Amino acid sequence: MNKKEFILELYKTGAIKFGEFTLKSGKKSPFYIDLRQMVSHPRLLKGVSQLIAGQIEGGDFEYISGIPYTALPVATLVSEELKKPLIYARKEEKSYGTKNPIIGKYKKGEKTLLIDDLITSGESILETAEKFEKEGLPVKEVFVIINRSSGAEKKLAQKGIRLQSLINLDEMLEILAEEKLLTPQKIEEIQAYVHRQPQENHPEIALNSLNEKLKRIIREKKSRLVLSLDVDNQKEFFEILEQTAPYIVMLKTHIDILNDFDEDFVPKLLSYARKYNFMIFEDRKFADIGNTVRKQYREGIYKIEKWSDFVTVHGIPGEGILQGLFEGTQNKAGFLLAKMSSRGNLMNDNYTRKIFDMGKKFPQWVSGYIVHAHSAEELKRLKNKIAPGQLLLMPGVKLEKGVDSLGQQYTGVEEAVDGGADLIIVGRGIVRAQHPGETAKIYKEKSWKNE
Ligand code: 5BU
Repeated sequence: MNKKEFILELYKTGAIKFGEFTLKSGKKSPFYIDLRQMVSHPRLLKGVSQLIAGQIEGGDFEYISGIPYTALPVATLVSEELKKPLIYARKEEKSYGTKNPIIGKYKKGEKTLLIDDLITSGESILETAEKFEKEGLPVKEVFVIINRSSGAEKKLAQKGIRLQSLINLDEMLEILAEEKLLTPQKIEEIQAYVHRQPQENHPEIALNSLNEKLKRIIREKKSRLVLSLDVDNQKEFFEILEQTAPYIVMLKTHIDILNDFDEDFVPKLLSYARKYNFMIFEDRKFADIGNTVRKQYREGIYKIEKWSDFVTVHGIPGEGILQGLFEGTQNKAGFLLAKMSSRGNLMNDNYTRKIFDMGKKFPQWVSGYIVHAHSAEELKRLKNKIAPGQLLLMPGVKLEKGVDSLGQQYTGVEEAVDGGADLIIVGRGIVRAQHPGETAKIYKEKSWKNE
């Protein structure tokens, strides 16, 4: 059984329902998930246990435990799959002194992996983890079947617990939508509902101060335009910059394209940035291990870290790349590449979602995401998934839709802005125009529609 089959079978048993439900708290919810009845479906129980056993990363635990009642039978099967003993905490409060709150044979000091069916706020998991800790059994790993919260991960991380999940709410909705079991309207309703739950799904995140600065410049200049000045010589670079600078909020460079980079370039660039009030973004697309990117960022001919406020970062090497780049820096941040604009790129929805999850965990270093979408609707759907405050930057933008000869795909400015792009990245649409200054002004005005 794969994840998709699991979700579809679960749906058939009635464990996932859509409609209007009143929760224990009295709040109304457009969906309801109840995995308790899974015990009556041996195929499902076995299937999910095998999926969990196959997906658990890192075996740094001695015992498996499930939180009663729903997750206990699942954990039992996982324990058998992984050949690790099961222990569990009593659900009821112990009524008299001699009863041990943890059932099963164990040695103090050994780690336990906790399994639960669903995570919403993370509170009940933390409570159970505490029971284990009190008995001298550290809990460092939690695995849930469905993660319907994005805030719980951070809450657990603060207690030194890593959360892994089989599937999150967005993935589940996508699977059901693919099978036409959910309409796009219903998905939007659910996502809107989930994003309205403030502390639960989007905990307060401490953003890098650069986000505030950039947003202030956007308001001041009434522009969402980032110019991508991809030319190979300084003369042309500064000629175009001179004309376009009043209209842009950020300049995006590919410093290694310049043939005549020299020591005068950076001071000159910085003086323009001060004079015309724009930020600087080197689109370096770092993609190596932490140790290497740190050197690439700070050393070499260009010493990017000295002059660029932002850089682009690939999440593919894992979180260490962020640490490698930004640890110990002052007022520097990155944009993670979440969905590229080039045709046939390999960033599928799953990848994009993982990038958003990574960025949410490091708001002090991740100011936003580079996301290309083909329509306003697609962009809106993606924007819904990012934490408020983090920015969405869209490349592959021109006045009109189209494709270049090397597979660059363009979406129109209006669609990008209607879809909620905080910033649009425009290169040749302006740089190759007959009058770059006037053209930048047009893009700027279109980017600030209805505001
Ligand atoms: P264009 O001339 O507007 O096509 O230039 C787009 C710029 O944005 C160019 O510098 C690219 O390297 C950059 N870019 C992009 O086009 N698409 C992407 O997905 C990413 C960056 Br990431």
